[in-house]
Amino acid sequence: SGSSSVVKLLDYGAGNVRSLRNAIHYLGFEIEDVQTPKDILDAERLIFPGVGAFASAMDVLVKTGMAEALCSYIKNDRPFLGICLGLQLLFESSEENGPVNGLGLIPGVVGRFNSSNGFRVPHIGWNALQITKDSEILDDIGDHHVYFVHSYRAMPSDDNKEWISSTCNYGDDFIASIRRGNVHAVQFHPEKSGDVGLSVLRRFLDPKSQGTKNLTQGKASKLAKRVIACLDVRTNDKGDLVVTKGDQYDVREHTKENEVRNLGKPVELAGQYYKDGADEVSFLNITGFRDFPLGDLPMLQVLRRTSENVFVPLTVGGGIRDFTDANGRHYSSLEVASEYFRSGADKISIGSDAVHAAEEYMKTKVKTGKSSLEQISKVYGNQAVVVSIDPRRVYLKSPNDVQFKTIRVTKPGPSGEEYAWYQCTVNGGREGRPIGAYELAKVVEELGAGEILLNCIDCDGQGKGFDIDLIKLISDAVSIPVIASSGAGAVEHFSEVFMKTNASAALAAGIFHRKEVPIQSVKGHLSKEGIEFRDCFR
Ligand code: 1PR
Repeated sequence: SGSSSVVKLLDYGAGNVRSLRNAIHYLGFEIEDVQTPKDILDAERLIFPGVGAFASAMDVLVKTGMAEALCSYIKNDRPFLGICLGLQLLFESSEENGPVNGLGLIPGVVGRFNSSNGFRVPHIGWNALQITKDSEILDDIGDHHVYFVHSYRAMPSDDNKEWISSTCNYGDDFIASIRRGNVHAVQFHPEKSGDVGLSVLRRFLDPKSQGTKNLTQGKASKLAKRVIACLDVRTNDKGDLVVTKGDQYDVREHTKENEVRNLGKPVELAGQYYKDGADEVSFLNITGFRDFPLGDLPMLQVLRRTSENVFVPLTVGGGIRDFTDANGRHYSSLEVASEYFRSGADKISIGSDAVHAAEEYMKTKVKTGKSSLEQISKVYGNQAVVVSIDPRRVYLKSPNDVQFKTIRVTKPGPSGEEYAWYQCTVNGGREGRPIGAYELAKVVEELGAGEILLNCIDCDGQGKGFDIDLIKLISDAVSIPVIASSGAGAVEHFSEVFMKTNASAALAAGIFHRKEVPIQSVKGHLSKEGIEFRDCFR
């Protein structure tokens, strides 16, 4: 080492730090991995991305002697950047499965967000900061939004105030970053915060190359409503992986050839949407229910290549479940998810398997801990696990016609029905199950889902707007974030869903793929309507 273009990375192997590695490479720096405590002491510049749970991270650090090395490195004011859990571990202790002792360098206890006052936990998404002292690495931020994803946070107090360089408001004012001398740590994810996030890393990696400071003060911001671009991906009949898009989940052209609709190449489109200002990109491997995704190497390749250039969160879904291949080799859903995370996913999304797990749980009332949902959220945290719901509207004459939650619909059904329930489906909408979207949402929240991706088969690809009745029902029923999906056809549909429901994000596919409505127009419209959004074009 010794060269200033090399940064040491402390990765104790508890999760995905691929996007951070990609961001560092993208900025032209080399990474050397810390192997021993001595590597920490010898580092010229050290980045510590905390991943996983507080207790297990501390455990590893103490056992390997890294904890002691970290403390002495930081006490000697050596260049340090902690990210997310890498900030929290600097404090005295955390309530996460605890109390658990931390490194004890900064006074204070890390506690859980309180979801009772309408703030959804995990805190997922884009917020602006209130910068309280000159921290140099934050000099480009001004009033730009940065990306957070966490359920625990450190709070400012008289004892730690000289460390704090910015706070963020999410129900309470919590510590968004600290700085003392050469020691920095941020609760948000610079590697997932678009250009402004990359600038935080650049300023840390190369303090000499500083541009001018953005003097705009961060205003008291609300969590921005996210706009998500979704790519439904599958192999076409020629064997190429293509972005496709269905009409009510039917992705075949209604021509003589009956081919799979082809709207472009996944890596290129994802890159384009990132440039266009998408706050997040989702890939759904829509035939994952029948084709085993680890056999589906192209999908992993798509993730790897996309994450090299796309610095906002990436979600991938499809085929996350236990699987036994033709040779009798068994793969757990956790292995499948781990492979997705290693390839660059920040979140995985579970569809069919979550429905089966929820049905089972409703029958037995026992949490086995064995479902893919429970296992993956236990290892990677619930903020990394999305449940995708694919419901179909079933109209009813009377609200008592089924044992599931029913609603009075805004628009009556074809025979004047005034009620409906939303039946969950599996296998890409092919099979209806005896469970409603409402029941499923509540159960998966209990089993460890951190977010819900709420589709609606009736609205998918129709361009007539989101199913407001459904989205209101579900976003009022759970305290985790809900992503509204299916039916966006115009910019007004986005403001409608944000004004009429408690959705945290809105996802669209067809209008973006067909270039009918660019992402920037959606953002422009949200701005006009006074809805908080992430503006990355200033
Ligand atoms: O069941 O865990 O293997 O996951 C399969 C995943 O693939 C699920 O998330 C399921 O939603 C998705 N999926 C399966 N079949 C289809 C299909 O279209 N034939 N796509 C499918 C779901 C729905 C949306 C779509 C929005 C917005 N796509 O994600 O992007 O409806 O579209 P729009 O803006 O054009 O209206 P598993």
